[in-house]
Amino acid sequence: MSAPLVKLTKKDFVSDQEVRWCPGCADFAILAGVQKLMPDLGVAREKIVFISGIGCASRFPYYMNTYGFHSIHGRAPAIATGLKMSNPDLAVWVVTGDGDGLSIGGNHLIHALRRNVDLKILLFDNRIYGLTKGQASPTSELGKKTKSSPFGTVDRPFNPLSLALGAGATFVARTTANDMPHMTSVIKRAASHKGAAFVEIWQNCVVFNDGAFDEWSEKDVRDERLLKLEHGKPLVYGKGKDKGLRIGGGFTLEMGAADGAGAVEQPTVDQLAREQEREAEKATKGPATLEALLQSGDTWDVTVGTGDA
Ligand SMILES: Cc1ncc(C[n+]2csc(CCOP(=O)(O)OP(=O)(O)O)c2C)c(N)n1
Ligand code: SF4
Ligand SMILES: [Mg+2]
Repeated sequence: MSAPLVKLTKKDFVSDQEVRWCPGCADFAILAGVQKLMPDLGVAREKIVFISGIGCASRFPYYMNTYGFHSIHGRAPAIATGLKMSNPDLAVWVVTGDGDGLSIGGNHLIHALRRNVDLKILLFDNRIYGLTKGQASPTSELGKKTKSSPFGTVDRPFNPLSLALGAGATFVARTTANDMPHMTSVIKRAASHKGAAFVEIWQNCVVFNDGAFDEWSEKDVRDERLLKLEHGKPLVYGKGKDKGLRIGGGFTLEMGAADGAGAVEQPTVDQLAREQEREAEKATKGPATLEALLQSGDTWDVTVGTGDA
């Protein structure tokens, strides 16, 4: 991935588009954080692509002064996979929401993770469909009253991190948009991961689900309730770092572990596919042509009948 010729700043990543999120939406903080950390990654803007689906979160690529694609609902991981496979030199980011990435696009998301495509996936989780004005999503709490569940949801939410781990993701993390230093450090770490990196970002939707994460991430409680997982370090939390988690007779986790990151190095599917391509080229002594492919294997000549039958 080529480095920029001149030193870039946050400003270089700000596009000329009017930002159309509601005042107070946490998407602004994520945007500012990503724009701020981009210069540190040392990648030229023309080598960066943000691909999104549909939703408030998915408006993200308009606001980044990089290449981008505001695509089809839920399909960003599939489009990003195609792009990364065909142009491995690009840094490909996916921005999705809890509805876009976990409802309609759940299938694409789990397979991008399973296949370990070299993508950086940011899932803005506000536990609601924001753009369509407040329907329940797969992360909405059981019993939540929304526009689509006036008496409360009757289906259980799932945890995006468990889903990602279950799909075999090689990098999984959670952060919150109201902790800028933590959020940017997690996203930066994801950027350096070779393989599919999945980051869930708690993002408050002030209009349709205000306060969804207050219980854990508000400034006055978060030190006592969030545990920042750091590689190789003990699981301690609390203002004075005087509380901790440990494995006793069984798992005795009393507080929600609200942050974590874990990474595993594994070959990426785009890398393996290219290696296969090179092997095949060696075997055929050069690149194959489409014509040769169409004429290979079982082929038939179809003769046009005389119409007697
Ligand atoms: C095929 C299709 N189905 C449904 C919709 C309607 N739709 C647009 S965005 C959205 C949900 C977005 O929710 P989320 O991904 O959580 O994004 P948020 O707006 O909360 O950031 C839905 C259902 C659509 N645009 N296309
Ligand atoms: S509806 Fe919610 S998520 Fe969408 S822009 Fe407004 S505050 Fe943000
Ligand atoms: Mg949402």
